[in-house]
Amino acid sequence: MTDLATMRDTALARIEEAGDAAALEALRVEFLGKQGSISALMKTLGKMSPEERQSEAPKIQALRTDVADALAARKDAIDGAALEARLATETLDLTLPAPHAPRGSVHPVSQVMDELAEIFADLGFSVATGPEIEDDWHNFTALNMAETHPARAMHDTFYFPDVDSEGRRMLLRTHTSPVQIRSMVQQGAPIRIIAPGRVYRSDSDATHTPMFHQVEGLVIDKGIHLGHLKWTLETFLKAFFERDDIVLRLRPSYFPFTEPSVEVDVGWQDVGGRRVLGGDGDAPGHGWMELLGSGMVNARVIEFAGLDPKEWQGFAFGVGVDRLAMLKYGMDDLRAFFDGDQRWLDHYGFSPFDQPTLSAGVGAKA
Ligand code: 2NM
Repeated sequence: MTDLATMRDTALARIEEAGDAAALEALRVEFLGKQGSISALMKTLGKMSPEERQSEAPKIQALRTDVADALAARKDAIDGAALEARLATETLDLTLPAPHAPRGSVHPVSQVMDELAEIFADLGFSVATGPEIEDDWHNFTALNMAETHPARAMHDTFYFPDVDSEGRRMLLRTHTSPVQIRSMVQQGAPIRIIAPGRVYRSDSDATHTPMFHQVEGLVIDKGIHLGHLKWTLETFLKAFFERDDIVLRLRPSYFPFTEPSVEVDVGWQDVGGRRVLGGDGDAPGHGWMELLGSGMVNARVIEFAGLDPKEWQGFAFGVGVDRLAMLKYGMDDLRAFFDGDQRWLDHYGFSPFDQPTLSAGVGAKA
């Protein structure tokens, strides 16, 4: 009697004092395990007389139940305390400012190239690319600039010191026109492409960098004329500058690869001391700025590219991407484009999540 009551009190007291799950498990084994003290008591029932068993069994069972319940209750308490302790160390203060994480931005040159691709895709043009290391034939000869052509001197070309395995003189392309030549040779006609990319000229001052970005466009089809050229450039510039009042002025010019050649000026107006594109061009307070070169592709170029110029005609144009970016986003120093200054990039860069679309506007700002 007293023995069972003492066992019970001692067991419950020790369970209550168990400090962690391991200590509690040791107690469970000590009392209820195969060799446990309460298990041993249960075994004594078998040797008792039926009368004795009838009076002792409920007491032993009750002891076993009380100890089992106490073990379970204590286990809940220990697990709960452990969880509370973990939660206390893992609190997250959501009112703290976000930690500084380095974030990239889309360079204005990339942004403008994306805008150009979007605008011209809408007009049925695809984007063509080609090598920046070119050979003489694709960069000059096929563009009607023979070895002795004076226009070759106008492009201050970076030549490589060695010739390639076929004895060709290699160079850094001075324009993206060789991409157009390669496209015509490979795809034939009709063709509608823009070729954006890096070009190189040995030229360096406040307004010229030895590497800059150009986009050239080419349309070859049947019955193409200057009217198609003017409409295409007008449509492109209105979409790019997001203004309906863009006006163009075409002036006769000369490029070896186009005949006739036209220089394209765009009208601007004075708005509070700043020149803003759009307006009349000829009115007082308005003016013209030279923006791009273009023309009808020279029949000799079409022939060089392997097409019959009697069957196929087309127009081409070229414009500086850096220049377009400066005009649209109000940057005044070309050299800052290539300095990699983080503050400049933070200020002029675009969010990679803002994709140019014609419906939302091609120049979505960061
Ligand atoms: C310009 C101006 C005028 C031009 C010509 C060609 C080609 F390959 F089709 F002959 N591509 N780009 C071109 C024409 C480029 O840049 C100011």
